[in-house]
Amino acid sequence: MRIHQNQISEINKQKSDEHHREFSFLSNSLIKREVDVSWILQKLSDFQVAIPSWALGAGGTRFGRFSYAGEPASLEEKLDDIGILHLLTNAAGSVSLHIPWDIPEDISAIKEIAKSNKLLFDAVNSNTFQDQPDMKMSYKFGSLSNADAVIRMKAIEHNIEVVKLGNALGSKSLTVWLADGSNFPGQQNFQSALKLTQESLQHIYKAMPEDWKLFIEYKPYEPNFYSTVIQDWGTSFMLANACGERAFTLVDLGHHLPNTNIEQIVATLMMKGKLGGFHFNDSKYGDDDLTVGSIKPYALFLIFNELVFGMEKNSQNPTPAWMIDASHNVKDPLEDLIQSLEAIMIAYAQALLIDQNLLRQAQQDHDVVLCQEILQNAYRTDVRPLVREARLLNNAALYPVDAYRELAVRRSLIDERGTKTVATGL
Ligand SMILES: [Mn+2]
Repeated sequence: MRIHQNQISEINKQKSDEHHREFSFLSNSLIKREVDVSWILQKLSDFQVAIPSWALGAGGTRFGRFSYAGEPASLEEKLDDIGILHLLTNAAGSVSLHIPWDIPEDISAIKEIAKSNKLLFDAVNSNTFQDQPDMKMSYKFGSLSNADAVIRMKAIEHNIEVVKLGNALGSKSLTVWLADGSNFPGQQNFQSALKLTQESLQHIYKAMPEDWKLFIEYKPYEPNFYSTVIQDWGTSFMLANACGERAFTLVDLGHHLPNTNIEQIVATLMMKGKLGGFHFNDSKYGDDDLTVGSIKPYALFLIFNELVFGMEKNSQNPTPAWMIDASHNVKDPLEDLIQSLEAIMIAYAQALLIDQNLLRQAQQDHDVVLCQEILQNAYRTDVRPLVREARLLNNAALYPVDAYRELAVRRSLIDERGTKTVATGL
């Protein structure tokens, strides 16, 4: 199943008058506010978010999984699905592979398929949070932190294998998320678990090619419910520092306790040049993996305000590797991803509207009311015509969900793949 740019252009024509009216109204009012509209359009056009290879199928919970018809059954099909997303949105220009769920068998064939879909390979993800069928030992009591040196070495070697595979594909970074921790007080010695994790990460770091980055993800709880070895950004930051200058913290929006001030974490990490990766999702209670922006769009905007500030002012921080890390339990995974990409672009566009100099002056003057006015004026601007215009300039769909439905993409995928396919993943 492939869609073509001319099909999208045809669909765009139906609503182009309406769009041009809305865009010119918005851009005229923004120009009056001295906003550089073409600068924002360029920023939106350039912003690319990686799609993880596990996100193209239906997700599950520990209670069960309901599959979605027409799911991709192979890595090749997953790349084709991301290609469709990218063509519709111009925002999904890379893939983040999960090993061992998606081990490429024929590297050059996979590279060719990615290229034909205009996709790059972003960070590769290792997996030591579940046992694989052929394993002779178990990660049940930890991987990089395991008290057993043989199991630790197995986990280290797995990560090094993932780096080798990624390197062959053109990836330049490894994301490590550990489920290591404990379920009950007294089960684990906190200090030795942390010390062993640090040594294991240093081992992996040293084995990476010199142009690679290591992203260390943190999470306060789940699957372990008493303690997690890398529980928060401070622990991740400390471990990244212990590894070296190409090791960074990775922030996943869902990996925080309720009401955590994530925007402040982002600001601190960027000031220290240590925000390496960023995973988008949304949540109400915990790591709910819901569609980006579906629950707390204002929080997402405030986070983007700090990201925009950091990307403009913190040259010590590399551009973070962006990825959607969500699970699609009830929606069509592709439609859910389109909605997530839209929410990301909207929050980014709103944050780009903030006059940082004016905000700085209001902060200096202790004008608290004006500070809030500046933020909320940006947040309450309907930026959707800007986001659409950026897509139109790149020959993508004005209204991607509508185009996806009009092109009957899911119907074609079901015809091609059947109703019973199950994508690899959780
Ligand atoms: Mn994540």
